[in-house]
Order: sequence, then structure tokens, then C-alpha cells
Amino acid sequence: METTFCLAEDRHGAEIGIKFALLSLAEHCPGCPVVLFRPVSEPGFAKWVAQWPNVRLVETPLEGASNWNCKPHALLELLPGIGDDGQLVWLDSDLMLARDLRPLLDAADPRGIVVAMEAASQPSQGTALRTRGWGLPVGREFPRTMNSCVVRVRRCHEPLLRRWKELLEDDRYVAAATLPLFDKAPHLWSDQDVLNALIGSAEFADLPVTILRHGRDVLHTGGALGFSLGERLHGLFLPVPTVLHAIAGKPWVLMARDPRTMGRFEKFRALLQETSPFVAHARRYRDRVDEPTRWMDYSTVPGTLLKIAGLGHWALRGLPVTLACTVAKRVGLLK
Ligand SMILES: [Mn+2]
Repeated sequence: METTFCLAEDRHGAEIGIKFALLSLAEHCPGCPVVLFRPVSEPGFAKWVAQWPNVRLVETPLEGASNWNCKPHALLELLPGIGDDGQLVWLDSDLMLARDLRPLLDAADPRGIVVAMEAASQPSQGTALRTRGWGLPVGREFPRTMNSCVVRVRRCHEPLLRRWKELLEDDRYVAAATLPLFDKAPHLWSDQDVLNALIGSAEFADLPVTILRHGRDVLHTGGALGFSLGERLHGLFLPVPTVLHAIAGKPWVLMARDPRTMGRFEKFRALLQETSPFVAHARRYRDRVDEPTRWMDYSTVPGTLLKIAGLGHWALRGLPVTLACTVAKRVGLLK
């Protein structure tokens, strides 16, 4: 199946993430068409992107899109150009591929969409409360929330994308957008909650869905509990997941600070980054990313000890922190 990748990002400071994504695409899916919507490029970015003739940079803003509320907008823009036997793949700009993603996509039901699984540590899991939140009839129920860092669609999925875009432009969603995340109901948290609501609704109940498994196909990195103890133990027998998603804070921000000026919580978050598989993988692109990378040298004694204890294994590195936090949560020390 011909695969076209799509990224869209209008936030300043996000270019280093986009670059890691593009470098990983160039390594693992060389020559695949990639369209990047980036209306606010920094100087030199277009030239950096031009090293790959297969990557098209679109600098015109996507109408009605902003921040993370841009996925259906971008996908709908490209969908008419996708052949009936082609697939269009949304990628977040804070992820990297550790290998070719296409075998996972090609193995999925060709009539369906492909989407990533959310980390189990996220609260209010599942589609039903989101579908009901939007006042839609529940057609089926997925117990685990889906994460939209990867979304594969095909020509036949235009109605879903149109509905997704429609709800992102709905007054209820727009009004909630200014509120802090956890001050609003889960169906309004972000664009992916809207997608979850629709997938669980009667309208799309027949749509086949393939979910990229967390800890095996995709890994959300940077949190203490997002990569659970069970997933870590299972991961001991698996290669690093195909998609590495820097979901819990960006390492180039969290590791860029002087540890002496950081509070205890900030140090903890930086420690999680220090041991993150995303950061370990990002090092391979250090000389090619053309951005400041001093943050990659951020090193603390606990971080070094955790790396040694991890024996170089992606799932083992940081396991003691997950173990400690899991226990703390069980006994009620952590919310
Ligand atoms: Mn993301």
C-alpha cells in the first residue's frame, strides 16, 4: 500500500521534535512521501527540510486549525490526493520511529483505521464516557482510550475525519479549550478524546479499528507510570517499540536546565527523561538535527545508576522508578 505521512505543527519551539521525526522517517521509510504543515518556520528550517525531496513543506496555515487541533484538518487536505489503494498516516511531531512503521499498518484490516493505544496510567479510560459526553448514542465500547499520536486513514474514512473536524469546531469544544485540562470533562480534554467519542458512537460502530499496542508497538515516554511495571517486564523479551512518543514533557526542555536551579519535582521529571528510551534513541541523530543538543549531556548520579541497572535494555532502564511509584500509588502516597 502506498504510504504518505502527514505532520502538522504550528507551535514555536517544536521544530527539534519535527526534525527527530523526519530524521527517523528518512532512516526507516526512505523516499516515502511526507507532507509537513508548518506555518511558522524558524529561519533555516525550510532549507534543512529541503535535504529530502520526498518531504513537502506547506507554509500556508490550515484553516480553522491551531495547536493540536489540526489532525482532521491536515488529513482532509491531503486525502483527495491519496489513491484508493493508498494510506495516509498522521504522526505527532514529538515522536520518532525506531523502525519501519509500514509492516504494522499493512498488517491491519485495510478497511479500518489504525490508532495508537493510550498509556494505562491516564485517568478516565475508554470510549463510552466520551461518546456519552458528546451526547452521541454508544455503538460499542473500547475499555482503553486511544491515543492519536499515530492515526492511519484511507480514502473511505473521509466521513469520520469530517465529523472529527466538525466536533473540534463545535462551540462546546472551543469554549472548553481555554480551561485547564483537568477542569473539563474527559470528552473535551483534547482532539483525541473527540476521536474516541466518535469511534465508540453508533455512527462509526462498524468501522474496523486496529490499535497499536502500548509497550509493544508504541511507547509513551517520560512519565513514571505510563510505561507500567507489567509492560516493562513483558518488554524484556521484545525489541524497542516501533513508535517512541515523548508524551510527558519534552526532553529538550526538561533536560536543558541546570539541575542546581531545579525544584524536586522538576528534577524528578528530568530524571524520567534521562532514562527515557526516546532520549536514548534521539542520540543517534545528534549530529544531524542542527539544533542545540547540550541537553543530551544532562546527567545525574541517580540517572547514571538507573542506566547502569538497566543493562542497556530499553524496558529495564528506569524500572526501579516505576516500581517505587507503583508501590507509592498502591499504598495511597501518589494520586
Ligand atoms: Mn504527542
